[in-house]
Amino acid sequence: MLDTPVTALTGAGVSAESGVPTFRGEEGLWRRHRADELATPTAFRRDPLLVWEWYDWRRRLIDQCRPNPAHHTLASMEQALNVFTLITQNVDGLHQAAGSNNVLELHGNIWRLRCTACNHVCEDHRVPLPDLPPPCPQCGQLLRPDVVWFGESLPGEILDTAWAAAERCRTILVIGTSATVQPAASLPLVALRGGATLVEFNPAETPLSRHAHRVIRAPAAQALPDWWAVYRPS
Ligand code: BJW
Ligand code: ZN
Repeated sequence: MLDTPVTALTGAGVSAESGVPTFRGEEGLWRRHRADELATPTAFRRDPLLVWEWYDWRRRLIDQCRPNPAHHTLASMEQALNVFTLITQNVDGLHQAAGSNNVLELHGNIWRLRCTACNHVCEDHRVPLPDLPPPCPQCGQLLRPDVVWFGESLPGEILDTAWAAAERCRTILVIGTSATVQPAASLPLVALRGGATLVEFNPAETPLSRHAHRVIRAPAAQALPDWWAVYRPS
């Protein structure tokens, strides 16, 4: 196990037990908020204040959340394994807060802001933000959350690195994602094509479940530390 390449792909479910809402399902954000009004470039052009109010609300909520044992287990894996890649669709920064040093953030980070005019990128942890929509400190134009909305490309280099990690791994752990959003949802299938073993951690069935070698139908904060206690190299 020590030298066996392991890749983990996480989604909103890994942060659910920290108190961060997921997107889909009974309690999901998309039940009460429309994705096409909040998470597309068109929505932002139409009403930047509305979109920013929603992101500011989420930032305040995430600010209250702490990493859970699943995040901590993934940080331990990075320390213990020689070839380990953590890929996340989450924008909450909780993997880094748990101690993971190398996190491939496919959908960006809610604590980073990017200028729509000059592309200046800055980190800003203030909650709430003092001005909505926030102005760029370099040019005064409109900042946006540095996240990936529907219809936008994922950061190319990060996606390439994630793809390569999926291709070369022997084990892929898929944790807390509905596996419905592309291209992230294809990564486990890439790993399978390369001959990897797929282990899914999710209390609910997903389109990936039928392809998984093992499905652990339990909340990640319990199930992942239990799995690692058995598989960690001694
Ligand atoms: C637990 C748990 C516990 C609960 N323990 N588990 C090919 C085919 C069809 C469509 C497309 C395609 N290629 C591209 C598209 C379009 C689109 C797409 O995929 N649409 C589908 C919905 C059909 N993709 C895109 O637009 C992407 N861009 C792109 O591909 O560019 C090129 C292109 C564009 C257009 C056409 C063709 C090519 C960009 C996608 C960006 C996604 N952005 C969001 C918002 C990010 C910013 C923000 O946070 O505000 O990313 S949407 C949202 O979904 C967020 C998430 O990262 C992402 C995935 O959700 P995730 O993480 O899986 O969460 P949930 O809620 O869905 O699931 C939670 C799971 O946890 C559930 O299964 C629970 O059971 C489980 N769970 N508690 C463990 N305790
Ligand atoms: Zn600017």
